[in-house]
Amino acid sequence: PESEHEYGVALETAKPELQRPAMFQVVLLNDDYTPMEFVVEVLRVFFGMQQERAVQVMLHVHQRGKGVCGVFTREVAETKVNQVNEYARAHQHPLLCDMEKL
Ligand code: TYC
Repeated sequence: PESEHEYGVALETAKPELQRPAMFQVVLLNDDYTPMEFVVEVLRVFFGMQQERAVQVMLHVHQRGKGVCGVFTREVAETKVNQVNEYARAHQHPLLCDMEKL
């Protein structure tokens, strides 16, 4: 800003810049066909989980129908969802990944 006036406007209207970003859970949905080891691979590759944690989360989804892979800002969550769904389709598996606002 060139003038004292413009700085004043910025200071008086700065509240949105102080808001924390909305967070989104990325979830995996169960299905009857995707192999368990493929789901474990997805959790390791796209969500950085170690083998033991990935197996726990996969079994939770298998038994309960849905499970949380991680919590991210909107853009990161959207990217993870798209990467997982494209990877599953590329391997001809029906695995579905989705996101839910917290
Ligand atoms: N239910 C699948 C099976 O029995 C395994 C599975 C787990 C599929 C988690 C999807 O998100 C999923 N092979």
